[in-house]
Amino acid sequence: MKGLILSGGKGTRLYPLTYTRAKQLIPVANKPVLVRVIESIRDAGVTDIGIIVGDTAPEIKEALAKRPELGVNLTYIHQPSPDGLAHAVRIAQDFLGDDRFVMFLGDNVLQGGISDLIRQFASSDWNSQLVLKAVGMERASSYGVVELADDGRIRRLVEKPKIPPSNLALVGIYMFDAHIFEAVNSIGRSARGEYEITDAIQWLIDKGYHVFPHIHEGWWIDTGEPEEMLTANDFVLMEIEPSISPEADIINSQVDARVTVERGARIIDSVVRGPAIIGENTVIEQSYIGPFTSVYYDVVVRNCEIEHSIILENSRVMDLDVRLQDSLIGRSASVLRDHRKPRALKMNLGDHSTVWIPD
Ligand code: TTP
Repeated sequence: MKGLILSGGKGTRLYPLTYTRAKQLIPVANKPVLVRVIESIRDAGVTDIGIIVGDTAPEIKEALAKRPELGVNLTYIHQPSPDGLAHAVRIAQDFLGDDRFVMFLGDNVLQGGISDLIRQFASSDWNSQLVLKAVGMERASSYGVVELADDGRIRRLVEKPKIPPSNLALVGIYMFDAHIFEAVNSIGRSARGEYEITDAIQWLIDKGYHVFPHIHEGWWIDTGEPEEMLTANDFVLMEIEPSISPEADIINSQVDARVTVERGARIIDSVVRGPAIIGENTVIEQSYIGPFTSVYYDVVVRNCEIEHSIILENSRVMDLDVRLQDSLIGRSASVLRDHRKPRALKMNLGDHSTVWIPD
């Protein structure tokens, strides 16, 4: 088996965070989503992994080059423009050859890994297997949805149907054998101008190939939007084994048992309630950090209360008189208090930013 991770794309729904950064590198519980994806493929025993990259290739390569401990062989495959998931498979043909493979969207986070799934597919003679998740019927219209046949196979796939034929949505994990190349080389562009993987899979079904479902019971998050990043962060924080680095300083503070504190972090005169994670060399001073908060590395938080938020690296959050919550703060951002008159909001916001002012 080989692995194929899709890390191209534009990430427009996560603007402004992804204007300048690959969305797959945004951390959930202080680890980039892409690294979590690689770990789950590796933990299933697949170490030969192709990564589809687009404009953000240099940043992705640099981030992964710093993680030799992942212990995988990575092959980068450049996609000149994000022409769709089936296009990504097509350009990966030389890398994948005749091997069966698992394709994983680089911005998806899934509970419990994919080892069972890979074992089942690797030992079957199925041509493809798709991971599905039962969602509420009202949400099914926002996903690719499948219709199952009486023998348990997948009969039909519909992209964002007005009237969904079932509540089984496509999660971003697919398994294929080499017949998928016949499909991706046969289909044309869809109405939105992309080569759709759903069209390629429907092509397989129509030609009589065997496509089976795997219904995922745990949680699954597509981190395409800010609220979903926070939800993924909640779930992962609940699952990680908390630990306090011996190289962290905790001075005159209460840090509860569900908190991870990374190397070089300093927590001074503060309260941290977990699940939460405080990143490398971050300073938390005279502050309260509440549950479901991830503070990445080299951040300074002083004289503030923060809860249920993600703060990215090199940012400063200081002297706020209201609690910061449900927030996603980008890199090197500053959220500060200004004592000078006039008393007014002063902002220097990037495009597509949102600020909520309390009543
Ligand atoms: P999407 O979330 O469908 O697309 P996107 O990343 O362009 O995001 P947005 O809709 O916010 O603009 O992509 C799912 C994953 O697949 C994501 O990790 C990017 C990747 N991808 C590719 O690698 N190549 C492609 O051609 C497309 C469409 C997506």
